[in-house]
Amino acid sequence: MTIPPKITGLRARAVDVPMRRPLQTSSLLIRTAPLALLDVETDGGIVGRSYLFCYAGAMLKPVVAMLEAVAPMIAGDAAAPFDVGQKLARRFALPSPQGVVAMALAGVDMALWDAAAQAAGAPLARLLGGTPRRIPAYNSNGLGLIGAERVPQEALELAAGGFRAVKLRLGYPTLAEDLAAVEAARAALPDGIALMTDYNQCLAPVEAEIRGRALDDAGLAWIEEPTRWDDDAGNARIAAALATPVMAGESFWGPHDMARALAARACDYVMPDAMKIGGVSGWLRAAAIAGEHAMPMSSHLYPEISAHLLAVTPTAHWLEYVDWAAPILAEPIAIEDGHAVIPERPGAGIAWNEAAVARCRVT
Ligand code: SMN
Ligand code: MG
Repeated sequence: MTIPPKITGLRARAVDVPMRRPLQTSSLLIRTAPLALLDVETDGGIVGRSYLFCYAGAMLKPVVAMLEAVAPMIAGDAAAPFDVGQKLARRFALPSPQGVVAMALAGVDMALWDAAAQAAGAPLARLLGGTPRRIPAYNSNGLGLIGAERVPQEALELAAGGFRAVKLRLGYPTLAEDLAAVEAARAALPDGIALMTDYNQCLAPVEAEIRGRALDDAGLAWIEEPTRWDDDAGNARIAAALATPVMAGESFWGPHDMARALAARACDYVMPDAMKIGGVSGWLRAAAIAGEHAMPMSSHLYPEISAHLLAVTPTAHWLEYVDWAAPILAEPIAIEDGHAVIPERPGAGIAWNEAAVARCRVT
């Protein structure tokens, strides 16, 4: 085996994974998890793996096609995530690294870092200079827009098993309904359980200010994406008006989007998505930016690899726990006492349950 090993192949497969609870956000209803699974093969026999959450079934085929188009561009290259990332970034600079292109490039980056950690015989967190440890997690596996009457039961279900925080989606047609959902959650949850909320960008800035002010006494851990993610001025106005911290970040396409938002003071907290931010390489650059601003940084989806990344994030805050990929993983990440447990095994913690993959396969 050469060090680093050479990339010999890339396999992309699409699966649609059943979800225990469908999630109604203010925009999209997510009933299943459409995932693109990526295996990067190397001449040493090591296979680097990652998955990409594709949001909607319609995006599965384009993402898999993009991954298959990238495969010959990196065949024979050293499995060095930085070098491969630089090469592909140059190659795709003109269409701009967003959307399907960015998703595919991040998938390659994450799979190459997984391969690098396996080659080092170390968990990714250790390869990156940290130590596998327990990361505080909030349970995000539900509490969509289900109506205040159903909130208490589901809030208790999400808090069960030791979670000390859960996330509630907001963005009902009226402020009164948002308030009712928050009050229902607060009344049901024991003291000391943090309550995050998420508007998924559905409010106009002025409406976000009105609703946010009305929620300011509810003791919320944060209000997430109250308005369009890329309206820096609008978000800055909301963040300045509210006592409750404003969270943003799952929509940042790369560290530069985070740098721009922070320069505009558009949020109080950040929570990049391991895929959209540009994989492990993008995360590390984003973590450096958040660190310079002393800004608490959480994760979005991807709990397996995000746990490793939060272990080397100077301002690490909360891990968002969703179990959406768990059915097709050989060893889903463990949650103990409300914390994600970074496994000691080499790599980023991604290996397939092939029988489950076969059942969920769509292409
Ligand atoms: C979310 C993002 C992606 C899919 C479903 C829900 C939500 C979150 O914004 O932050 O969990
Ligand atoms: Mg969100």
